[in-house]
Amino acid sequence: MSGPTREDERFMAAALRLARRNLGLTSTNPSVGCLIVKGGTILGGAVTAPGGRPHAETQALAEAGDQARGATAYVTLEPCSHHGRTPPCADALIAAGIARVVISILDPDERVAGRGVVMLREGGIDVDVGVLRAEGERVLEAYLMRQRNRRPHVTLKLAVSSDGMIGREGEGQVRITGAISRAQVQVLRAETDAILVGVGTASADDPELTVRLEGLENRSPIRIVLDRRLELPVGSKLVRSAREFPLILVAGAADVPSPRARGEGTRRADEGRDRGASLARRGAEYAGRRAALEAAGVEVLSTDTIADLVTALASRGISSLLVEGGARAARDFLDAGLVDRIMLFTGPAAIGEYGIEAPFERKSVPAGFALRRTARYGDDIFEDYERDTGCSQA
Ligand code: AOF
Ligand code: ZN
Repeated sequence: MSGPTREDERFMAAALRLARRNLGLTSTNPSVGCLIVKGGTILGGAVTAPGGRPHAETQALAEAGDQARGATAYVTLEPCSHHGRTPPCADALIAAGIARVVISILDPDERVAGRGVVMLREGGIDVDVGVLRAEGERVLEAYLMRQRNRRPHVTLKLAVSSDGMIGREGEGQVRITGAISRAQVQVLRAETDAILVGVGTASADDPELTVRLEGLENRSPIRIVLDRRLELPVGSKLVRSAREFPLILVAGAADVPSPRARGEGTRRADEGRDRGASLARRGAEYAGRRAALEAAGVEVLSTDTIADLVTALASRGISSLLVEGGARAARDFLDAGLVDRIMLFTGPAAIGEYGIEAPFERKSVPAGFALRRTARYGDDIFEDYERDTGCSQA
């Protein structure tokens, strides 16, 4: 075998396009694409099923049937070697008589980590690894981030007016961008595992944070609200839809008032008593709000730092997180150094008086981010920034 060819790249590109289809649908599993090809003809093609199983390879092999004997399989991620809820895909490829497997990315999952390739080779299959690696890394970026760094890949989305504002005081949702930009955000939501806003935005805007594109409604991500003191109204759209679309409120562990709190540490006894009584009342109110939220199907998660939060999200299998506002949540993630990508939409109109200032705008994108792409969506300017790792600069 003479190694990867142009044709290999062409089929891998097609497999990667297939993989993109189920992004956001397969968590905690990655969305993998697989094509079975013989003599330049595609005999089978599949992507990891919603929910993560079956894996791509077994479906593609089933489609190809007996024809798979002697064929080449293009897989965007190393085929698995472990007995999970399904038998190893490496075994399935061997049993089907596949002659050659072309892989884009090795699987960092410790149950696989190169063993898939070893199994294939021991089964007499030619294996090429690293075809379209850069594109593969991109399609699998969220999964790879969780596996390698134990946290989700974080995208910060920001819609800013021409005068650098994200909204107007006391006014709820203000239209900043046009229809095309808003549709792009819907697609973004559909491809992501979880979406996060601060309680200020959640209370002011009363958003639903679901996907409203026809045919993609079932792709709504898990919704997360940073809500240290559990102030999100039980009557909000977010809470009312919690049974249909999961909702997690992130309470601050250190902010939980205890119903049995005492006014210790105060100088005078009566002062201590008053403070104790008020703390106890706040504690009881908090406990009541929490009980009401939980009764509505909301999950309360207590963590004190953004770093702890992202670790907790990764451990429950969330690989991609979209931070949608407001300014405070954006700053918290930036300050924690936990933003990998910034998608900045700039609208043509000004907000003017009572504007809520954006954490940054086009002219002041935080240091450490490089512009990868720009586009015009109607009258809006879209800019796509990525954390500058330095390695992609020629
Ligand atoms: C593949 N093909 O399409 C995908 C793979 O929980 P399980 O048993 O489904 O295993 C999950 C692991 O399988 C996941 O962490 C990753 O290593 C691999 N995903 N492998 O051969 C696929 N989605
Ligand atoms: Zn598998």
